Amino acid sequence: MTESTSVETAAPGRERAALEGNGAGRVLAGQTVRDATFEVMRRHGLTTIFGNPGSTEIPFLTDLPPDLRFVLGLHEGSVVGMATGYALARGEPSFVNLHTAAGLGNAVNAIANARDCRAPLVIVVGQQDRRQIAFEPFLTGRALERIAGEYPVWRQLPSRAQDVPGAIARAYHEALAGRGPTLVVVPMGDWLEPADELSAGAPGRILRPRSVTPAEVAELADVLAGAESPALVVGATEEEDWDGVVSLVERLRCPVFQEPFSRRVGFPQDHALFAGHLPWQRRLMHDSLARHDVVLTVGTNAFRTYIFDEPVALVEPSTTVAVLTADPAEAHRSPCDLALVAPVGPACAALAELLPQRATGNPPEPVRRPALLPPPADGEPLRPGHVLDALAQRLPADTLLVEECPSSQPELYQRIPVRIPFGFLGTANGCLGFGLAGSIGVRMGLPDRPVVAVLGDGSTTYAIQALWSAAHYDVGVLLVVLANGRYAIMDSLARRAGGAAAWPGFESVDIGGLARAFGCPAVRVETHDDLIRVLDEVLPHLASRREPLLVEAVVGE
Ligand SMILES: Cc1ncc(C[n+]2csc(CCOP(=O)(O)OP(=O)(O)O)c2C)c(N)n1
Ligand SMILES: [Mg+2]
Repeated sequence: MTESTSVETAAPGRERAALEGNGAGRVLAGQTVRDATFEVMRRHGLTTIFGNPGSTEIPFLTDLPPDLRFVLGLHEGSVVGMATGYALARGEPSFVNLHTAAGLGNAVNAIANARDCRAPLVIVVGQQDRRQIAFEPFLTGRALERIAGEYPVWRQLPSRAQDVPGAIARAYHEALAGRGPTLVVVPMGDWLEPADELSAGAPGRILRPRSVTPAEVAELADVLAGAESPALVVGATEEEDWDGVVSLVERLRCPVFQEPFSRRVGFPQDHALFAGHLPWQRRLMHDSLARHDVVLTVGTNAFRTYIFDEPVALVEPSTTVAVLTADPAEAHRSPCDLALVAPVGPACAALAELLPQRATGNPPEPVRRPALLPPPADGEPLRPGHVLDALAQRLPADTLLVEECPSSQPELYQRIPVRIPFGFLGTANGCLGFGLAGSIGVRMGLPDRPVVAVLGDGSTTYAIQALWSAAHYDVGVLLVVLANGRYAIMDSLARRAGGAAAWPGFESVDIGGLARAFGCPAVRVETHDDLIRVLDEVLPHLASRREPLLVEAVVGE
């Protein structure tokens, strides 16, 4: 394997098998579709099945061979959330099994988020038996392959049972190529059908070059070379792209903004050229970009926005906008002067080679970070800032921080700079619940890495059952819940709209009690001393922790 080529590898020890046959498995006498599918799964390292079972999955899941591991999630949103975290942590597709319309319907939101997270997933959805589906028996899913709409990057109901293993092999490749979820619908009677040699196939291995020649980036290099005051906006780049982006930025000596609502972090936030998070408010975004004659987005589209709060353009008419992304769709929806669809890290490295070193460049003002909050006075409540400060001072350097704390998100960005590649993960499409489920999956994929999620209490309740999976499978993740007893962000949006919120607070919800009911240890902290004591006890040993812990930090305004 060369440095510039990513290989969709076979599972260890299976390399030779991967080079045989048509990639959907060599069919042996007496093999069923299920047996041939297991071979495909082994070949591609899909040996962990995240699922929630129903009767349509019984023929697939009963008597699993010992080398395949089933991970139970108690709700399909959590199943897909965990699988998403696991895929991102390993950089490999995760395998998911869902129960016909019921399971897939519950999972759609998480599938949408997986797409925006760029998480490769192979999702197999059970269906009624082909022999009676015309009669629409109980548990028939109508047009199952369409329920998740546009969100899967590829979907198929195989034409015949024998095509199932090949469809799953293809889904694996499609998930990697499209960096997103794929869907294969499997009617339950298919599993025990005999496999055959003439069925659908897929490559055993695919080599995907990740190198970029200087000639291919020359036009973009010219645009950047002619800039007086360039800026970069980075999005959700891959871990291996990080160094290339840094080398380009250091060549240009220009400001780098992180896009709003970070999914991943694309540039070190303690770097002198980091200019902070780009504001989502359209006018503020415009004002941040207005002083730059060239703006290059890297690993994202131009530009990722949120509420249409003001009908203002995002850049000045005189600003040249360029886009560098590996995702063609991201380029195609960007109003820009030039887009380069290429692997981001190698393209940035090639640009850095071509461009002259700018002597002073146009570095940004240093990012102003808030001062540490003094501990609350007697009788005063903890504030989210106290919790964030305490974490910022103590998080191990290799921590992966997961954020889903809506009203405290801007403060978290300010108080906890992310310094390392894959040091941060956030919900990508705004669906609450991913923070909890995703952090569990991430930690399952990186069992020796400290993983800390900072969650709102409302957010926690969307995926609370995932705590059972964390406890049952010995997942040592730390979940810090900012418990304010309400949807603070929604309350503030209602206030800003000049009216009263229609929804009540939920102070009576006992998050720690819910956690314990699902078998997850939990502690409640109300004072600064308690907060510091718990974090000092847990954080130094987080990497080797083998059980989850939920810290319910009671916070006020
Ligand atoms: C699945 C889902 N449902 C609803 C929403 C809308 N929503 C966005 S933020 C929010 C409230 C979050 O409350 P909490 O997690 O307690 O954070 P706080 O605002 O209190 O910091 C809601 C309901 C959403 N994003 N996702
Ligand atoms: Mg809240």
